[in-house]
Amino acid sequence: MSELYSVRMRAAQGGPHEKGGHHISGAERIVKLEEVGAIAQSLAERALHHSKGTADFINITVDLIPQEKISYIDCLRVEEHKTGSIPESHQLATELLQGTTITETAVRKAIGMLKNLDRSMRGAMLVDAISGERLDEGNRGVRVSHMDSFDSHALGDNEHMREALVLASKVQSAEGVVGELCWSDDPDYTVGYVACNGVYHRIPHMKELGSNIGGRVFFVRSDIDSESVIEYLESAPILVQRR
Ligand code: WAQ
Ligand code: MG
Ligand code: MG
Ligand code: MG
Repeated sequence: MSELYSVRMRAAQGGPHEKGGHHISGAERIVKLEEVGAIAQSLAERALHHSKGTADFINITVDLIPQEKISYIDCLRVEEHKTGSIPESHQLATELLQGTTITETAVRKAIGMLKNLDRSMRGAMLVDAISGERLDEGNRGVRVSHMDSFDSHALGDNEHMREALVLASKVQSAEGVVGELCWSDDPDYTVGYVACNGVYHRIPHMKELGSNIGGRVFFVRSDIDSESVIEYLESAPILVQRR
């Protein structure tokens, strides 16, 4: 088998993220050596033609992933929902997530935190599933990385959904993570999702069209060591397989 490489792009406007630049786009793939050049080029193009604006800082990182470090996981099952308004969508998201492991309070706090962001974060908030308290430190959030799907095309033509399904499948596979809430920061994309109990629930109207505020919340069990969750999410190489 040929070696696989992780190719990751992050782009910002107003300088690099670490110097206060504002996040435009980030994406990544896991590909064979002979695909690295083409993928790096397409990720750079994407950063330069984004609905959030043109990037003036683009970082592309490539590194080898030893074959034996890769884990293979199943893709979440997709369920489509229909709603008529943002409040209805947020209510549905709350009902789908709440239960014995995630409280209604935690979901309501999480929705409030996403709504009140004044700029998008590069990563996700880690939130206690019972109390709704934020567990990660600083404002960067937890950036899930080193994942792709085995057969990307099998997951469909909608790039937002394909990438979100891969990310959400990795996130739910983490020991201690019990749910996720997400909507995009891309102004032209208002479909979001919640993930829990092995299901990816697609929900329309999660935010106003034109808004460039979006984000992610990962709900974690109170008894889990959040450092080990973060380590897994950031660096364990994962390939998602179609069920
Ligand atoms: N790790 C953690 N958080 C991330 C990551 C990541 N790799 N990528 C994005 N985020 C956070 C960050 O706060 C972004 O501002 C926010 O999520 C939204 O990211 O089935 O496209 O890439 O059609 O804009 C949902 C698809 C699309 C629903 C979500 O998110 C469907 C989307 P975006
Ligand atoms: Mg994205
Ligand atoms: Mg889990
Ligand atoms: Mg985005």
